[in-house]
Amino acid sequence: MLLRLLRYSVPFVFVAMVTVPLLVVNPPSEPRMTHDGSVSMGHEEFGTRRLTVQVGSSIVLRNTSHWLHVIVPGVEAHPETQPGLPSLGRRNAHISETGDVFRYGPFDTPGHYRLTCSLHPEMNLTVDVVPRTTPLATRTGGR
Ligand SMILES: [Cu+2]
Repeated sequence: MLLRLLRYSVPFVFVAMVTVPLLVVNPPSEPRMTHDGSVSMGHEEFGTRRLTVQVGSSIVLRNTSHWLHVIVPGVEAHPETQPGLPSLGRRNAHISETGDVFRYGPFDTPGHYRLTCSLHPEMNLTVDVVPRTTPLATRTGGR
């Protein structure tokens, strides 16, 4: 009876010993919008889904997750060409590893631009670029 109990419980104990420390080392990251206008990146989402900036401004994308993200213009991991969108770098993609801080811009043309992660379809960010004459106090979304 004891042997039988051990035989069935040992695998569970082993699984618990392995997974509990992993959860402690890699707690789920909480994406959030910070007050300096930057956007964090979690496992499968940006810290905000929408952000408003004035023409001439840049945004800062911070990879606060333990995951690799590949930021491209587009929606739900599907790249799409968007005239007026600043280049994201080589092949118009930004590879973001853990801890990466990416200043992106400036946005010179008013419009609604969409960014996504080619690895995580749930990661979608819309950047609304408004003329400098538009007071940011009236903007929607963002902070
Ligand atoms: Cu990603």
